[in-house]
Amino acid sequence: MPNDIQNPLSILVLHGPNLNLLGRREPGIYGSVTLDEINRLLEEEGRKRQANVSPIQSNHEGILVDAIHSALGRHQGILINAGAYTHTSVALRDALASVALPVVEVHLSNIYQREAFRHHSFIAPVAIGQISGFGAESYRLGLQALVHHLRKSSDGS
Ligand code: CA2
Repeated sequence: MPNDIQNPLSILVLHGPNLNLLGRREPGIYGSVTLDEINRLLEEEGRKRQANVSPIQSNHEGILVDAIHSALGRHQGILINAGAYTHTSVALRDALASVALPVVEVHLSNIYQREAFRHHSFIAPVAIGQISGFGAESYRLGLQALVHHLRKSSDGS
């Protein structure tokens, strides 16, 4: 079967509410790495794997929904840390389901070691997988998993 996946791949990276504060507040929970540093890490990882990353951070649910809709025809996959919307947003889940692109959900902290309200994710059922608890490395691992999935599903095997 011909390889119909684009090269380089294009991956939409979505960062949800408050993640713009990374490295500036609560380093005890979320570490000292800033969002810019995470985006640079992803860019570097993407370069190694022939994948361009397009990061967007928003504190607004509707902006994230619009970004998901606009991924159709532009990106082949979505890497998302929906922040607190992970645990509340049916709208984000519906948007992800509607575009039907492969999604990998990531979290800096291990959400299952934290408060019970963080144990449920509305994103998880529409994601191909979830990585949680490795700090900034969760993003790198998530990107690797997403690229691997996209290449595997296009190689005809
Ligand atoms: O562990 C994660 O990545 C989370 O998605 C982070 C969210 C939290 O609501 C989720 O349960 C788990 C919170 C992001 C807030 O980020 C901040 C960064 C610095 C200072 C304050 C908040």
